[in-house]
Amino acid sequence: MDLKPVEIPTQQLNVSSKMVCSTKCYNDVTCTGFFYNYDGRCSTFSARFHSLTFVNETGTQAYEHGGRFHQDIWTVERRYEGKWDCNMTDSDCSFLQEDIFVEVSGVPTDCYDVMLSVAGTSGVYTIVSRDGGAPINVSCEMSSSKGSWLVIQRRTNGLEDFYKKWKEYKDGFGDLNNEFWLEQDYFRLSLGDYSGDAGDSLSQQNGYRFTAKDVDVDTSKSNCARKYHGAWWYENCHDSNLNGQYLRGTHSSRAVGVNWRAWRGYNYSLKRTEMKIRPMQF
Ligand SMILES: [Ca+2]
Repeated sequence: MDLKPVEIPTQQLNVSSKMVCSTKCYNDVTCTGFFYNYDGRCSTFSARFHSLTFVNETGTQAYEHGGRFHQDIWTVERRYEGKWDCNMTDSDCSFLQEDIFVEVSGVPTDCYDVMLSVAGTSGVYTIVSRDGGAPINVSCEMSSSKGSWLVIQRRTNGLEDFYKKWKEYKDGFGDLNNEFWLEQDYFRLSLGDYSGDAGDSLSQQNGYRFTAKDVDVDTSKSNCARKYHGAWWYENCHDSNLNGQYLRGTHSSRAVGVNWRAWRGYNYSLKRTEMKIRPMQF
């Protein structure tokens, strides 16, 4: 059965081949997938195919990629075909993630790619960043139904010193199999809505830049990183301090530990933390 996305394409063109269609998608920063028809019709989409609904059509195939060329070669291409959650009397078919037929070539560019190639196994993997930079190792955590997480911070036992300089945070440090901070470019915090049961201790820091002991961009007269022995998106100063001192539980000194105010307050240093991100589509 062949299927076509019901979403309105961002662009429709006639092209000579699937590769030309995929290149059109690559060259459009908003494009995350394309649909190629063997008569030469090429449609590009800004939605990912795992969030689209498909309808029947003959002679077409859907491809998804995140704009991923590395050193002029394709790194990842996923092809969708075969099984769909589709009642033949309905025109609408739902896409089923477990029914993806996957073609992966080369190296993955994020934990989502890793999940598609080695389904269900958490661990350390090599990925190539979307901007085509050097390969880096990352820690990916797969969950059964909700896709995959890229872990950006982990505290477990206090072996790693987190009282580090700004550039060390930018470059990343630690042991990916244990405690670490992942290199990152987004040093201004940008958050969506909170949900969960530990209380929201991050939204107060939303929109603020990253202060470390040697770079003070917080709104306090002092340097919050020095004052609270950490490095964070401090305001004046914090509701949370997950890069603070690893103090293993209750401490008398105020707000200098691995603190999450809404849950255990300023005098309890969490024993285990993980910060992780994943694409919004999941
Ligand atoms: Ca300051």
